[in-house]
Amino acid sequence: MRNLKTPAENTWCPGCGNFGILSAVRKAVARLEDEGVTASRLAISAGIGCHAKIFDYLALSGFYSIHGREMATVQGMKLANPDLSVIAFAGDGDAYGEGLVHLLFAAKRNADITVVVHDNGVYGLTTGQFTPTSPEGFKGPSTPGGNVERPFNPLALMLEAGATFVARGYPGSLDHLADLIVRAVRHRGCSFIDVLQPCVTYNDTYDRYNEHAGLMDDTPATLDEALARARQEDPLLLGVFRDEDKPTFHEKLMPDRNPVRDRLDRASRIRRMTTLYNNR
Ligand SMILES: Cc1ncc(C[n+]2csc(CCOP(=O)(O)OP(=O)(O)O)c2C)c(N)n1
Ligand code: SF4
Ligand SMILES: [Mg+2]
Repeated sequence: MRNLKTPAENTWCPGCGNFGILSAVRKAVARLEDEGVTASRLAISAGIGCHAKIFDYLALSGFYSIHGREMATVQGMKLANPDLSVIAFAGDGDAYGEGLVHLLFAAKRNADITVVVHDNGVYGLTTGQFTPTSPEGFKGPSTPGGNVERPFNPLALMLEAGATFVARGYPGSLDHLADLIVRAVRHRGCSFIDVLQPCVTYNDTYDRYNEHAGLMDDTPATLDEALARARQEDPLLLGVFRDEDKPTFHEKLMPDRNPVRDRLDRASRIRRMTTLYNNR
């Protein structure tokens, strides 16, 4: 088993919750490899932000996307080669701000992707502006008088949008988070994990989560129950809120087709295009 380490220098602030997410991903990939999902069958992408540096610290294939577009990027990877398992690492500003529509539509069509959101309630890389999940009253460079907006509840949004695997994790419960990632990657369909990620520099939430987060020991039986538990604030529940089996986007769109495997050689492509052109 490879440890997935890379030579890249780690520049996260000491104590950042991203370290726990990185460890959980490494543990999860090792377990998936034991199950036959080898690293060569995994592809990743990331947005732009502190979270995205995880791309540099994991020896896995893929490419950086742009801010908020990693959900679209991994959907493209999956459609091009349905044999891959794909993971998008996203920030909360990234996924719930600029990339929100990509996220919701991935859930709507049940795209067979995994999205891991490093939800630190702040634009970390750009030094602490408020995001769609910052609490009311949050003070930062763009909200010096305190945020006056109500935050999104990402789990409720994704449950309503149709994601078939919806979970919340916390790096302080490392093995639990690794387990959620394994289950999300195994799941056929749109898997979404909102990870409560403390940002020690701009939004240090360790005390709050250590005090108020609690593990669920079951999965809600209905969507209404899942929504009710997702909205609960104390305890803030960790675990799987939804896990349902539904046909996925690529299976419905192009059953049995794998564009990478079935790719025509250049001469055949030119012949086909010439025929199309001549018969227009
Ligand atoms: C299209 C675009 N808009 C804005 C930016 C500037 N930008 C870079 S990182 C970032 C904040 C990222 O915040 P978040 O997604 O929450 O990630 P974090 O740094 O907190 O992990 C922003 C606004 C950008 N790079 N590209
Ligand atoms: S600014 Fe926050 S999110 Fe970014 S590395 Fe530092 S602690 Fe982590
Ligand atoms: Mg953020």
